Amino acid sequence: MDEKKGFFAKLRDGLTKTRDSVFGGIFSKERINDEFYDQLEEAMILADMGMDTTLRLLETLKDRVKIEKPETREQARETLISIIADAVRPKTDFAADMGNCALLIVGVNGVGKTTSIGKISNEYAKKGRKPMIAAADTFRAAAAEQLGEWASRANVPMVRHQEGADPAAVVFDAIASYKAKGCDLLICDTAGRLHNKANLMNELSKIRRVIARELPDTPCEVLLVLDATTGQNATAQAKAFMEVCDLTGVILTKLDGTAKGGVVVNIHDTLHVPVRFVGVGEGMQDLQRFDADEFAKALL
Ligand SMILES: Nc1nc2c(ncn2[C@@H]2O[C@H](COP(=O)(O)OP(=O)(O)OP(=O)(O)O)[C@@H](O)[C@H]2O)c(=O)[nH]1
Ligand SMILES: [Mg+2]
Repeated sequence: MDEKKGFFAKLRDGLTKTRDSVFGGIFSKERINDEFYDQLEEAMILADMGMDTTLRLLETLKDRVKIEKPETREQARETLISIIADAVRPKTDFAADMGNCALLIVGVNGVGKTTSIGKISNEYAKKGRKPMIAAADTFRAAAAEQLGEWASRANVPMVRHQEGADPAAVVFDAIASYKAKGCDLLICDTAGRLHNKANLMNELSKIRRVIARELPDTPCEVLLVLDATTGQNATAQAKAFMEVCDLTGVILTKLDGTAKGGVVVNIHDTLHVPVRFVGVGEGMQDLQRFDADEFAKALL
């Protein structure tokens, strides 16, 4: 099986719950009427696309149905797939794909930051890039050990300090090592606490300053990791983080365990930050670059 096909199959599998239990049976061979739109509206809200987003997309669908005149609900599915794909398509390139780049990975406890870093390092290392990991979650006891395991599995160097050390100092040292080793992708883990907003803001902006000073010509992507199983709550978390730092993108994990896969659409529509990766399992290969067309197809 070629890799591309394998990826789509995994994404499809991951979205099975959303597709079957929420959208199952809606796209039949029956004709399109108000009942169809009502069912669709209910399903889209159940999938956590959010009320406003759902209504907006349905208006677009109704307009296109008038023009394109699909006969069956099954045919209208194709139209909705293209509408959703357009809604979630990133409008900018991902800096890590364009050359040297720093990634700052943020998010609340347990959403999958460390796991995602392991998977991203592995993917980019396989592509011939040279990642360097900074274990800047110095707050949780086992954080650096956990990250170290992923780093050694991906065969990527990592810089760590003692528990309780200054996270910005870890990043500073990691950048020195990054330069010395000729690396081209700096990936920084961060602690997952949000209970003290001022603290978090200080910590993240200090890290940002270190990166800006030490790597002035390197773009920095700030990626927020969100757990898809929390649905609409993920959108709320994203709003809170946007107040604390300039997010440039989202990693949506645990799409495999949820019927709320539609939250991707809600995040794009309300926050205007692109989803860059989706997590569809716990394994090394289970993080995918987000592809709008494949996502929309797998969702419906
Ligand atoms: N099913 C599934 N599980 C995932 C995915 N991503 C992460 N996990 C699991 O989620 C749990 C938490 O992941 P971590 O990477 O430790 O999360 P974290 O954000 O670093 O957590 P803290 O460091 O405590 O803030 C682990 O058990 C992971 O295996 C995913 O895409 N799918
Ligand atoms: Mg972690």
